[in-house]
Amino acid sequence: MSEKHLKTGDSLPPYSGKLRLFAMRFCPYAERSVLVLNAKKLAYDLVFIDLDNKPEWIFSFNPKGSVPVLEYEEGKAIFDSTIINVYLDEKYPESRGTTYLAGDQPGLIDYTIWPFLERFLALPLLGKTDFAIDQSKYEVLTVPAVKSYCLAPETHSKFTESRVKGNPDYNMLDTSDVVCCMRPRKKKE
Ligand SMILES: N[C@@H](CCC(=O)N[C@@H](CS)C(=O)NCC(=O)O)C(=O)O
Repeated sequence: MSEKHLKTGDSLPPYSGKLRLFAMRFCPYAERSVLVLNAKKLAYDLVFIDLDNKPEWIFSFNPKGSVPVLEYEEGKAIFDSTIINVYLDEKYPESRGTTYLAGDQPGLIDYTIWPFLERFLALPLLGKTDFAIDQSKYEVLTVPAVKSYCLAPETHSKFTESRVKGNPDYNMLDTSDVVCCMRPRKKKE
C-alpha cells in the first residue's frame, strides 16, 4: 500500500481483483470503512486521493468525488461510509455471529444502522439486485421501536422513484386530506 495521495493527471492503478477502497489518510469516514475491512480480515487495496486536486477518474466511481468509495467489482462502486459498511457487513457477515448487529440485545448500533438496511431491502425493486439482502436475518424488525416506524420496501421504492424523477412525493403517506367514506350513523330517535 502506498501512502501517496493520487492527484489530477495521475492514472488509475490497475484493478487487482480485490476489493478496492478509495480513501484519504486523514479522513474519519474512510477510516470507518478501513476498520470494517480490517475487522473482517478482507483482502483489499487502499488508494489514497488528494481531495484538493482530485484525479478525474474518481468521479466515475462517485459523482460527488468524495471518499470513501468502495469498488466492489471492477468498475462498480458504492460510496458513503455507512452504505459501504452495511454492504460489507451484509456481504461478509461471518464475524458478526449475533442476533442483533452488536450483540444479543437491540442497541444503539441497530438503531443507527437499521435505517440503511431498511432501504437496502428496496433496492432490488429499483433494479439493484447486487444489493439484495435477506430480511429474515434481521431480528431488529421485531423490536417495537423499529417496527412502529419501519416502511415497506415498496414504499421506499416508490418514494425513491419519485425523487429520481425530480418530484419527491414527501406526502405520499399523508392521509389527513382523505375524505371519510363511512356513512354517518343514524341518530337514535
Ligand atoms: N457522508 C460521507 C462523508 C464523506 C466525506 O465528507 N469525506 C470527505 C473527506 S473526510 C471528502 O471526501 N471531502 C471532499 C469532498 O467532499 O469533495 C461518508 O460518510 O462517507
